[in-house]
Amino acid sequence: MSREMSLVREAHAKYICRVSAQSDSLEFALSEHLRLSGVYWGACALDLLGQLHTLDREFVVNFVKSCAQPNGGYAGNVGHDAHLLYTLSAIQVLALFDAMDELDEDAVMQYVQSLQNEDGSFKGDEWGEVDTRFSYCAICCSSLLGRLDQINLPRALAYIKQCENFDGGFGCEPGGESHAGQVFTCVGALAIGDSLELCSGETLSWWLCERQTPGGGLNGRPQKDADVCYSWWVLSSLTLLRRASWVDASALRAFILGCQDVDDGGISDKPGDEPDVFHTFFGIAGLSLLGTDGVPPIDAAHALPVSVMERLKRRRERRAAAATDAHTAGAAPTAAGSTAAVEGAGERTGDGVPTVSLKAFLDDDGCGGGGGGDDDEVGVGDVAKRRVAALWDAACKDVGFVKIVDHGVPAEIVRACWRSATDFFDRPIEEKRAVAMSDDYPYGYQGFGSEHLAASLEEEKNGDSAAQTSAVQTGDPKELFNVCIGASGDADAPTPRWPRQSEEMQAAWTEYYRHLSSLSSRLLRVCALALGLPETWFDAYMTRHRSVIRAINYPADEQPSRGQLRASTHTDYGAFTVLRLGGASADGLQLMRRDGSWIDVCLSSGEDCFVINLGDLMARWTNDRWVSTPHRVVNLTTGEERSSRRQSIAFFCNVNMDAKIACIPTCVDAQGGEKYPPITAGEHLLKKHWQTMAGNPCKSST
Ligand code: 3PZ
Ligand code: ZN
Repeated sequence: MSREMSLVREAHAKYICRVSAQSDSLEFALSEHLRLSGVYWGACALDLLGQLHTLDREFVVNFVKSCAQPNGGYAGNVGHDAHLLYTLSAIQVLALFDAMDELDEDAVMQYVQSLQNEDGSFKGDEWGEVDTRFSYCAICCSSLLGRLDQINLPRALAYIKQCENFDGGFGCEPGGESHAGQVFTCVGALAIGDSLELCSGETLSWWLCERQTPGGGLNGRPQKDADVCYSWWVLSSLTLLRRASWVDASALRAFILGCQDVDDGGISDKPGDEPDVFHTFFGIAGLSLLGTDGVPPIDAAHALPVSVMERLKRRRERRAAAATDAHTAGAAPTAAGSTAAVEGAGERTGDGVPTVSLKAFLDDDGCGGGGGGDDDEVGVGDVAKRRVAALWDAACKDVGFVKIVDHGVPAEIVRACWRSATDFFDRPIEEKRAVAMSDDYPYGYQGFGSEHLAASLEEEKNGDSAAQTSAVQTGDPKELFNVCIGASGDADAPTPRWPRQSEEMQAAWTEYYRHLSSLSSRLLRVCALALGLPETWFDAYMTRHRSVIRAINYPADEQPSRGQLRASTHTDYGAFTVLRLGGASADGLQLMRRDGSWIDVCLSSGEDCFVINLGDLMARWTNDRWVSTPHRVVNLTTGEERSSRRQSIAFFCNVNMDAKIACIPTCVDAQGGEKYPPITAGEHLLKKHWQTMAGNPCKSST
């Protein structure tokens, strides 16, 4: 492979830092009027290269603040006038640096609102030029602040619709010629407004893919030369229209890489030209959309890294939760939402658990994606799947926890299982004991404190800190019911033991088990792509799986002490756990970060999501590329009030017991090292089980 055919990451990072520092250069002088946008292009490119920290955060944030104007907008540079273009850049830069608190959101929104015309269009500034670019800026600003409701969005979208042309493209005003830059602003705005159906996706996608020239690059309109920045304008639009596969991805990649200055860094508009920060950013952003060269995914509508968008979303969720603080104890399995922290139980941190949509993996046989080498066309689903996989890999390396939405499990199925679990725990204790776990049946009912008594006593003797000791003295205050049903059609599956007269429960739990088994297979396909394996790599490991449903009941506590553990610190054993939290039980689950501090897992109120955490088996299988994170459940109720009853339902995904768990080929480290010898999944589980029984307080059984 020639040198030009790979992304020279270090050179580009150095180039951007050099240009930002050289305030006496020609380049710097030329971009004086749009300095704030220049900062955004440079910072966003550096973030995609994993090098944002090389910029001086304080200096940049102060510069942004110095561009703020009394009318609420931002100017392109100090002493200039506010404009929507730079107001968007300001928000984007602050988002990149996690400095959104520096923004006067009300003032910005007032400024944005003030520029909307009667017909829905937007002026760029108080002087009044109208352009669909400004509609995009206004809509994108409002979206990043979570305040789309504060502009007249329907009118704004209707105006954009008026700028549509017969070729499917868009112009800057009604009747204006189609141009790829304009198309992006219109498609981006429609996407943010969740109204893509307003454009003719098919016709427009034809127009867009015809922008590809014989040299592989993309142009802005017919008869024009290819230019690196159109890699972004065209491909982001096609990505939003779900037709990214209509361009020849490897030819486009080669064009972008051919515009690099491999010696001094930077990317130019076309091969041989002088690089600039603008084309350096849009070139790297284009590679991000292609999913190549290790560039992390970018949000095609907001032009910010997906990781930054996730952080913004968590920030909004935290604020919404703080505002409503919806404590709906013991109710529906979807509602939850407190961010309260336990005093003395660790530093207060936000929820660092990413949310991932599985939409791209629904209704799929797994044949569409995954296998692709460089020459492969990037399939429609492929790009979306690779994004999910990239997010997944990052989350599994970093936190070991992920929230999933668009998971494909119908809400009625969850509700029915949830209700019958509550009914089960409400039965008399004799009926529950009749299905108790025993030596010959490793599932069934487990009563209060049965798991960690030995460990608790040990800790009491050692005289730990007051909070810890009181927490463990009583053992885990919870009861459990476990069932293993096995894969459909597996004749060797264990026969579940049910309580008497529980036909409804059996039906509901079996349905839930089936749905969670398919969900687990879907998740293993995400895992496969995330690990660089063929998408169906794990399928063979699930043919006779021994996954377990466990319902957990934390009864109401008469005299709860704040910080008391409802479930002591442990890691899960198996491949991963799919957890359904409900009532107010989400605001007690905490995960331990690498530095030993605790993070509250937060669910936004009413969101239909599952929380996934990896187990020890997956950590071992991946040679510790992925982490199995210690977690616990604490009581958050204060003072003398009665703490409410809480329930959750875990699905422990356990692969075939005879599956050989040897280091996954793509996880062997650089020196060819494998940390663990092969073991069967069954042996692994058994080993973990005995460790628990021997009183290791950090492990719980599945
Ligand atoms: C460039 N601007 O009007 S500009 C821009 N262009 O301020 C910034 N592709 O001459 C840089 N061409 C380089 N650093 C170019 C931003 C333009 C786009 C020009 C361009 C890009 C081919 C000729 C408009 C967002 C914001 C602004 C634009 C597009 C998108 C120029 C010419 C124009 C401009 C700046 C420098 C070097 C950089
Ligand atoms: Zn260009």
